[in-house]
Amino acid sequence: MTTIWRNALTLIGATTLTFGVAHAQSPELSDPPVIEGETVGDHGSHRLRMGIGLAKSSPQYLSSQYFGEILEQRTEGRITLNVFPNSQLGDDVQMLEMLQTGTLDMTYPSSSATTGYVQALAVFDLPFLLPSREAAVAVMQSDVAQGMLDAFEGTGLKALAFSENGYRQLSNSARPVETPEDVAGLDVRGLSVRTMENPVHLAIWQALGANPTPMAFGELFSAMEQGVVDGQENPWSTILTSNFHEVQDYGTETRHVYTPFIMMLSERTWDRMAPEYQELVLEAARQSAAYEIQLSAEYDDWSRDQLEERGMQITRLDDEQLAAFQEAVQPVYTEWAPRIGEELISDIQQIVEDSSN
Ligand code: TK8
Repeated sequence: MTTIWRNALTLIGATTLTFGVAHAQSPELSDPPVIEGETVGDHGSHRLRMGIGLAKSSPQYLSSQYFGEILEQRTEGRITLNVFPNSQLGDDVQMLEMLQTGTLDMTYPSSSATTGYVQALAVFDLPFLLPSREAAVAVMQSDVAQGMLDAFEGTGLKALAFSENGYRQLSNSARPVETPEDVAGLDVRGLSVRTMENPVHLAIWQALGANPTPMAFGELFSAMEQGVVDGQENPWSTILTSNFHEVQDYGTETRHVYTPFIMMLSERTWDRMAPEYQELVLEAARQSAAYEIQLSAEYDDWSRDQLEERGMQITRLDDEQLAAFQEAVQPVYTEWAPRIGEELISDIQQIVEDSSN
């Protein structure tokens, strides 16, 4: 295992103590694939800076480090990558703007933060569209999805590859949630739920009777800590690695949306690179994205179980309870399917169906 991995895993392998109980900080994770391929000739040097939203223990950070390892090894150090985690350099929307102005080379937003540039990506925000990780990966690897990455051309953003943010789960600090009525509150007020700054997510939580509040990811922990919002929704691994369980008592396994990440490079940086480097960057992005999906899968259920071990009360929905959530969000399709495109949605649904055959 390379030095950087020993250091990274040693760092995240450190246990955390909760009331004296030691908890592992990460599951047994697969090593990254061995870096193979020819050394790319000398076409100058690039010191790349990348900002991400998640923590150093997240699949997003670990796979970004692997991406940097590939570039460094395959160019004998002529291309290096420095990854800044924890929304240090800004949130998804701000960092995308920094790529457009050239003040930052790379970032790794949720697709939901990019629908202002490529509206078709809103298809991924439709609730309960992707029934399994296999189906989601088939969609992300399809020509339809590649067309969405290509559609960023001219925005100042070079979209390199899709990977997995994952299935979103509800957490909150007010009460256990088993039904949409628990979200809306019958004799109590509806939950105030932070959403990404994305109109489809806003519509989902309005349909469920919540009071949705769009907010940057970097502001979320303190907003929950101060009671500005009751809850939020993110994959279990994000809830764990961002320590949301410290301010959230209840979780509900809704799996209401599967969100991709998109690895992004500034077009200004891309245009300064020789074609040989561009080819390597694309290849390395795809390799690290595949590894990120593997890590995310290894983190998913393990994170949920860790959250329970650390005191979060997690509700698993039975088929009937899940059906109630799916029924409650149908108005989102009525409103958004025509705006996103019925044909695109049926193309995606066909890929989903083919992936299960
Ligand atoms: C991290 C975000 C985050 C997303 C959100 O940069 O904002 O809730 O799910 O993972 O992209």
